[in-house]
Amino acid sequence: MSNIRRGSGQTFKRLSKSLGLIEGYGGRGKGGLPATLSPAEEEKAKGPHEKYGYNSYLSEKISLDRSIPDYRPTKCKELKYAKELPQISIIFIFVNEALSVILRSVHSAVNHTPTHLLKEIILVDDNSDEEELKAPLEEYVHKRYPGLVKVVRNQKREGLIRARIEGWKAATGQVTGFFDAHVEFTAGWAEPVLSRIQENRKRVILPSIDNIKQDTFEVQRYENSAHGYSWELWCMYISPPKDWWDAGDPSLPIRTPAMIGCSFVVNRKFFGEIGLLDPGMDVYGGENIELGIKVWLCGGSMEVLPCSRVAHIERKKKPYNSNIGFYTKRNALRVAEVWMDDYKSHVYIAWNLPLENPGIDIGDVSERRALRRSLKCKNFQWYLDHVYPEMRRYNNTIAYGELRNNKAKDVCLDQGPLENHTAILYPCHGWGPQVGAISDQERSKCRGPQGICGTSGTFHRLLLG
Ligand SMILES: [Mn+2]
Repeated sequence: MSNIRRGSGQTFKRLSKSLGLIEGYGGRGKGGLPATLSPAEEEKAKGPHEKYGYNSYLSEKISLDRSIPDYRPTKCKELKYAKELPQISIIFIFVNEALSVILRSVHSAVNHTPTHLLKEIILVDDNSDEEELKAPLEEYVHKRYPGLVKVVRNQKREGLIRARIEGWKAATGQVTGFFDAHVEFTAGWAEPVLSRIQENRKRVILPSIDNIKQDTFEVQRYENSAHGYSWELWCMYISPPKDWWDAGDPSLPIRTPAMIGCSFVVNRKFFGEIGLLDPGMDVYGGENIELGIKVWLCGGSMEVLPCSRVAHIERKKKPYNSNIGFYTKRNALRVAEVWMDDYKSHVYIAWNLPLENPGIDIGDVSERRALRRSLKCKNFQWYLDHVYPEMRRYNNTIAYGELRNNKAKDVCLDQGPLENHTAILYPCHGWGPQVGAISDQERSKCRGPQGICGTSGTFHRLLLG
């Protein structure tokens, strides 16, 4: 526990109790252990669990101050940091999130960030519907942490990208940290991050992510990873680069091509200089890849710090919009058009779109292209060569798409048995193994002849050339 703003304990306990919530270290889920409900409680938990994508009823039974395990590599605990470090503004964005989960994020941030380094906490409400997120939330944080918490309300739903930008505008700290409002911090998370940014203001730092299970709130350690992505620009964890493994020190920063996006820290002014996130992106997705590409091409860097750890709930579903796949596709095309030069075709192919006139309005990208010019950024080839060499490249593609039999029009070329990669004929179904990439919706129901989905790993065999 690095520091606790305890104040008058009893008063605060009454305050949280008035919202049906619990403070203090004990109780269910303490130490990040799985928490359970009685059979009667479980009945009540079902509805909210579906609504939020995590067990919010159980969350109310877990203390806002519970501790979580310290999963830092051993060496991290011996490292010393300068006393004078830049102050951070911690920005949480949310839309229709459970109150207890938001407040645990806030408590955890306060409990585990040294007082002298925490400039403020900013809560950005992206126009939530829930009453409990209005006056009750605001009254609680102002009474519980007087002068520390700012609440920003979007008057209409902007999506997480512009919501983060609104949080940035309200921030005054030298450094800004952006987090989903369903996280818990580990002791000592802040010092290594702020130290790396103090050394070089052009570093974007990602605390390592651990997992909070959405059904039991058990905290589970995730392996040290970098964050990569497919050509659809879906983000995924990838193995750290070879030189990191070769160095044999798990406390060292891990170079990363992009970020998942639920947790990143950046010098406030530098973030402005490189054009924040792309405000022309809607709802969700793509902004995390854009920032990674942009910061590397325009003179900065991005890294994961194993010594700084934040646990995050992977929700069963996301609340933003029922059609996240569409927005992710649109946003991905913006990234392709602004940053990827000749490689932009890879994104179109991955989404199975025609290279010309794909029929998707991606909005105006002229300002983003002007930004790239004014920052004198490198080209995408450099990024692939130096930052993301693992990314598969498809050169000399002649054509792509579905290959249909002229004589028997209802069968298509498909992925055959995996062992020897034989192509087969199979009834046309339009899913991944036949046409390449697949939509989000299709992914959930996707079953090719082998019972698997097509990914960039399988579709290349269908490319001609
Ligand atoms: Mn999240």
